[in-house]
Amino acid sequence: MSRASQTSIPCTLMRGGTSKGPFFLASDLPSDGPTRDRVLLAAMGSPDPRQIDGVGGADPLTSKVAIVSRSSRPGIDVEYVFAQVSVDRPLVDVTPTCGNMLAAVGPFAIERGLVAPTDPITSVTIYMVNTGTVAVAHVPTPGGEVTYAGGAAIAGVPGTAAAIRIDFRDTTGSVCGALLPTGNALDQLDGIEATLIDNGMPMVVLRASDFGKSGYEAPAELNSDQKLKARLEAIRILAGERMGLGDVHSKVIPKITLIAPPQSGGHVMTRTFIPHKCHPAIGVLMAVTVGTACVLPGSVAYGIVSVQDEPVQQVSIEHPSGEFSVEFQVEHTGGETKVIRSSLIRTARALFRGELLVPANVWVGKESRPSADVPGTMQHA
Ligand code: NQM
Repeated sequence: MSRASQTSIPCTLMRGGTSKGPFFLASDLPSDGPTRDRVLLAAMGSPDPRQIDGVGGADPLTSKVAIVSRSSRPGIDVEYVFAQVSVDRPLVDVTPTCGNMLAAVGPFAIERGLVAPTDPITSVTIYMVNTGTVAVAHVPTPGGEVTYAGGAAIAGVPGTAAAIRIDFRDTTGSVCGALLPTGNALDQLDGIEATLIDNGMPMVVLRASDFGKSGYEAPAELNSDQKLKARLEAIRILAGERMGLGDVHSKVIPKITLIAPPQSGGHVMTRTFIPHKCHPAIGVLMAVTVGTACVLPGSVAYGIVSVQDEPVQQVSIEHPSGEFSVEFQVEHTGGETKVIRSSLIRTARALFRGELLVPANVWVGKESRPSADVPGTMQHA
């Protein structure tokens, strides 16, 4: 194929937590949303269940893209747009953010020269464009260079790597505008009790036992249970309406978590659907949001979870491949629960640096580099 038949785009393939995908500078991508989405679909090889004609990994967790740029907002270093590229549908959803891909934003921003490193840690303040919220990632940079080597293990990733601490400041109501979008800690959806909550990720928290499940089933078993999945989807559609998200048939939010009593010394066991497939672990902002439900008086977690009522609380969330700890600073005032901060540890690694090629008939490339970010809504290519 001649060089002119493809457009090359500078790219770093990165693992962020338990997710993986290409990282781009916003200035290297098209500035209009529909063209950008066509480029991302072509880059990942979607729609196709195997994503054979692109770099997507044929799974929602490896069909993710991060777009990063320098920020001009006061106190913010960089802006991060997350794009969930559907594997088998021509859809790019920029409604939610992703806390796993977020873990790699700091290292990428430092290595691409957007943030000057300091020794031994560089704190990168990141504006998450999808949700309009802020996170601070503390990236190990001994001697002023990003290091990926270290002793931190996270469930779902083999081996160990350098710990990146992430502090979330203001994730409450990230998409829905309120921690409890219906105003209730407990709602009824089609006869089932649910907590509809958004502390970084809109979630429907349900009891596994209300669906005849233990909550300890393997993801593959839950994924093959078509009756359960149809029931959960019906509840999710109802929940989406109640949470002010409108018709969520073709949206990836809200996500769903089935909870059960812990099995290994944690506070709660989870099986999380993103939203149609059971996650092999649990997403970052899903863990933050489910953990918040666990410290919320009157939620569906009541009677399943017992967390000490302290100003700073550690919640250990068990999932199919291990556990995820989130530290919360919480204030209960006048019957309202306010989460001041949540913190957790992730790891990340740069896997490949180079140029990603897309057919020139999808995009001919850039003539000039706009500085604007690419906001977006769900696009049908
Ligand atoms: O909740 C999965 C993941 C995620 C999202 C998904 C995430 C989060 O595990 O912040 O990280 O929703 O597809 O990467």
